[in-house]
Amino acid sequence: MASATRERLRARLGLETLEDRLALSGNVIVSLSSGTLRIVGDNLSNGVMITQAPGVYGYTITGISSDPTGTAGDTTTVNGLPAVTVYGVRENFDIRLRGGNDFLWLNGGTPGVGTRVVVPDILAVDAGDGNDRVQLSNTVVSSQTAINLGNGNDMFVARDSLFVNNVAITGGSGFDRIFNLGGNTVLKKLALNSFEG
Ligand SMILES: [Ca+2]
Ligand SMILES: [Ca+2]
Repeated sequence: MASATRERLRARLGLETLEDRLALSGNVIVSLSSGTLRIVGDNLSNGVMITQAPGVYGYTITGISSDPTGTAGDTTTVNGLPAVTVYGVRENFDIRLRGGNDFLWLNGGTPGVGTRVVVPDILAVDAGDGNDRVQLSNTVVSSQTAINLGNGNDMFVARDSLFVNNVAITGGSGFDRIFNLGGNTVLKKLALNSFEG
């Protein structure tokens, strides 16, 4: 699809922005299974931020607005709470956000100031249906990265992040975009799949 056509299509779909603001933000279920951190969303628009916590393999999962600009009214809950900290995550991150316009942010802040988020093994994200945004800031993925953005007009954003192994990003149907905001390193292969809509 030509980009001008895409812009017209997006203009016609402008109502979605209003729906984003009105959408409830739901709840995600966080659990630890054999050292793997599992996060499972619902079919509402979930906002989830992961930060490195003090302690051994500790991570804090905070419910945030699903709208990256913060203008959506509700924030998502995590196991019914504002935030949950999990310790002993020695393996993978396995994150499934299901339907809704979801926002996942692995947030290590600014290098040298914030605390870098280190994924101990594989990072696997299935953003599902809806217009999702997956963002990595100052994050290290120690093994493979597999991001499946699912259907919808999705966005993958990375800044100051290190990918030690292969990275595969799959767009699915819809208008998908990748933003490289600088400071990113992929040590092995980067594969982009299904970005033609
Ligand atoms: Ca969701
Ligand atoms: Ca999607």
